[in-house]
Amino acid sequence: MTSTPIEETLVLIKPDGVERQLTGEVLARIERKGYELVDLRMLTPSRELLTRHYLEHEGKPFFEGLLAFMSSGPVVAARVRGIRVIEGFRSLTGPTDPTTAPPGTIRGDLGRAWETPTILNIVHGSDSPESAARELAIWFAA
Ligand code: IDP
Repeated sequence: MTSTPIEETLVLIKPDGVERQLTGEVLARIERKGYELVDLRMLTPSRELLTRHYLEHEGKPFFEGLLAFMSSGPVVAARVRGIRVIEGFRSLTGPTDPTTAPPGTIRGDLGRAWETPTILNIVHGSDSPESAARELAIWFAA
């Protein structure tokens, strides 16, 4: 018999979400879905932290803008636990571009069209068990 797949994922409410006072809204959606908030912190991340977090995007044309945006103000980081929460939170979030993200998703309901080169889309969620473990260690280092 396989064990119940309880997972943990990293959720970030990005600077645009915090500035637009959507922190409560996003956390409420997570809780209403039945996921558990296990740890929370608010910080303005350093470039060094963000470079480790966005390792896979280093060298891409939007990388510098992404770092500048993500370090521009406070971010809320949450450790979220639940059954298949990694995939489940990505479903709650919707795809990267808020313009085409379906209604009902965080990005589809709350994300606005943006003018900057960086896509502003309110939240981040880990995309795999490996990413979740790596990212949680970065944002919730003891
Ligand atoms: P995801 O957040 O939907 O998983 P990723 O591809 O992991 O998307 O990209 C990380 C973040 O980088 C996105 O959420 C978005 O803010 C930004 N981003 C991704 N692709 C682009 C792009 O082509 N132009 C500008 N910003 C981008």
